[in-house]
Amino acid sequence: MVWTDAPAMTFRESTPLGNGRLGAMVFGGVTDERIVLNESSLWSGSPQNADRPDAHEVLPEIRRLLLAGKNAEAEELVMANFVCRGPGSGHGNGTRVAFGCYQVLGNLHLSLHQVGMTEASGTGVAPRPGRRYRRELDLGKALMRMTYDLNGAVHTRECLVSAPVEAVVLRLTSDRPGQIAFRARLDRPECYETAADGPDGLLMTGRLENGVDGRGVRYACRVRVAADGGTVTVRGETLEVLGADEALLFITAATNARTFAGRNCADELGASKADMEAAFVRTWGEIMAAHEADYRRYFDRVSLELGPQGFDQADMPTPGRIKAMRGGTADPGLAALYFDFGRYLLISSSRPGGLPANLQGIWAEEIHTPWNGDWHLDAQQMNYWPAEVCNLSELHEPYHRLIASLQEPGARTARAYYGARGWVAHVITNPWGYTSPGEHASWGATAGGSAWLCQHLWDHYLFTRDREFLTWAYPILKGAALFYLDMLIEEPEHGWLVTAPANSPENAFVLPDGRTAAVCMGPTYDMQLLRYLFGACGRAADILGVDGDLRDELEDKRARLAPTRVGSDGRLMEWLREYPEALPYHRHTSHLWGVYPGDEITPDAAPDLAAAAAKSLATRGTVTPGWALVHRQNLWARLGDGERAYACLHGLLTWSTFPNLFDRCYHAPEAAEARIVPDPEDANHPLQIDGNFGGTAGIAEMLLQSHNDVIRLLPALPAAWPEGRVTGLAARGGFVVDMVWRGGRLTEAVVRSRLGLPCRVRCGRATRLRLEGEDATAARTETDGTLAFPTASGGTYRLATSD
Ligand code: FUC
Repeated sequence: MVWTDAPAMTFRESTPLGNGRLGAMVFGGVTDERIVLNESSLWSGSPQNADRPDAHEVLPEIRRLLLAGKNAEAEELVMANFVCRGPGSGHGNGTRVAFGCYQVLGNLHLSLHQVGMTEASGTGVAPRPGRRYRRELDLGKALMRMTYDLNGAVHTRECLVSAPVEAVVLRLTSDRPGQIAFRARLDRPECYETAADGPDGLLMTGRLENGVDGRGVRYACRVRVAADGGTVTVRGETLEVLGADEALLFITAATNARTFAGRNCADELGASKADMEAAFVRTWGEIMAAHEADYRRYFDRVSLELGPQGFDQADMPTPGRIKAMRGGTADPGLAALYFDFGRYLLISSSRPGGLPANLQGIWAEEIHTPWNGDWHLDAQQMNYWPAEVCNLSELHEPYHRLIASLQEPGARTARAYYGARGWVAHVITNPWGYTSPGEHASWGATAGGSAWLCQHLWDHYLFTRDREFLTWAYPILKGAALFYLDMLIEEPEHGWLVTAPANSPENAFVLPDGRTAAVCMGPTYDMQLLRYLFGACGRAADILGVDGDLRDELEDKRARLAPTRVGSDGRLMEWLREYPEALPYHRHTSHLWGVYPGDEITPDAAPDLAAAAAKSLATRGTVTPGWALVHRQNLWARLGDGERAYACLHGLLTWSTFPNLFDRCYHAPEAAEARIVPDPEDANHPLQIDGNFGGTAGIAEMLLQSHNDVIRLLPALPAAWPEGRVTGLAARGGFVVDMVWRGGRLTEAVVRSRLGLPCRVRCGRATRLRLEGEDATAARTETDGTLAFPTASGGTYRLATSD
């Protein structure tokens, strides 16, 4: 339960609800309620071709300069010729350009209680709120519930966003009859008109900018009220309910956006009306039952308890728990709550057939969301890190469709800039198929985005072994691989194959002459991405029995990619040459991609590289934006260091988390990065949701890992969680794992096999696992302590430990 004892003053205290497409943030004011409304396709902008068709003509010269070590000169050329045509993302302010911006749908305002008293009786009596106020988000039901006393009556407000009926539904009740009285209106910061919609409803409509002729996406948002007792009237743009026993408000919305997913209806008025008609005939009980069933089929797959028991501060309001933890109070339950909240957010912002969760998830109160609320492709893949391990594999689908949608525009971009086959996406994308480089050489012209995206396809296959999915995904993997095959050049010193031009997102380095540059050849990041992609594409071709020649070529070129190397200072080298970083505490840890989310560097298989990665990571520090902090949490988990993973999570919870548990978007001035701990009470930081998702994945990664064909139980358990229980985490190969631990040691584990594949499982160095029951004789222990046994599809396997 996330709960608080005060109404929200700002968005960062409000309660988020969503069904994947529609979002609501409930503020919970007693006499002034505000509900921020969202619709996932409410984007300004429009499809555009931002490629420079002749860019490839300067490619040889850029590469010549890079090969000659003239990075600064190469960067100048990139800036002049190799960025996008036009304003690109508008430097993060894309509201009025074609790139566009994810925007708020609107606000539903309710003025409560005064209405009846001032107008009906004319007394003007001000409401006297009692002291008992509670607003909770029930993560088990995806329901907001608030109660408060007013003038001697107990009022209850409940809100949910239903997927089965495609509506936000708000219910107001009281323990005394005739107490429900309010006025409702709809607005948004710009581009809107509201009008009456029949005798009991309002309609808000408008049109966004498209960056071309002003004729962008249209939207419609409706509100309609069903009251028990009392009266309902609509006057102008205001809807009024007086003296009712109970009121149900229904809110529906639609847009006419044509994107790669979602509704794509041409008639937003009709769609929002049809939704309203379908919802309005249902009772609260019906709506609630269907909503709960729909939500729980996702949420109930996993459960997590972190102890020791008695250290859970669940009786304290959630904002108070955050503060108490900041002050040193132990509260393992807060991490478990954060984990549940992350799963809740994914279920509420990413549903099959819809658009994927963006940088805001789906929740935004502004017209201009930070970074346009887009999909950044050099770190914010993190939104989908929890999808597989948290057993929410279907919710990965919207992201897969985003990836598929980039093939066509990405093929145009590949030709224009690199004269290459296949497709490429650079650093930013939107629902309109943006694949061109960004508008600045220092961050925008790096081509690793599509390679990283492809990991989400292959990893989904590794978890599910869904051959039909792989058949669908293979052309996407192949197109990406073909692009990089064409893009690689040989560097003269070692004869390695490298990408050029490139950069290591979004860091820069100092050249021997003291100048700073970002543009380079073959950064470690790209090389790790390509080893992964070429390996995955080759394996996929094998599995599907296609493209033998391509598989051979990928294997050959993969072996010639520049390797991950350790520098003279014992850290992993971020670039091909040992340049000093311009920003040693930089938020991105791109060169550690091969540790996580990649899998080429593990303490078991590559201990030297793992040690160097740990040294790099330790140097980067722990003061960095929330998303970067949780990236580090996942990295430490993969390196088997539970204490340092926990330190990152602790930082996230104590100074990078808003009272409502959303992650804050905090950036120190670049040069000072990692040195200024932000003021956790600073109200100016907006939401950036990737930290929530990455932190959720990081908690799972501390408890269970399954890369490189071994399931690792409790690989990075911190001392702060000596006791616990988890059920339902998913492992690659179609396994589902439950575990119980005490005194920091595993006591029981159950592995369920969905697909009947052989299972290999390990639990640290000191703990030996054995299989119990009649299958025990088929198990064998490998030299490194890994327990291996065959499984049957649908089989359940109990593991016990012996030290
Ligand atoms: C990358 C990061 C920023 C921010 C943005 C959305 O540019 O470097 O910190 O997270 O994405």
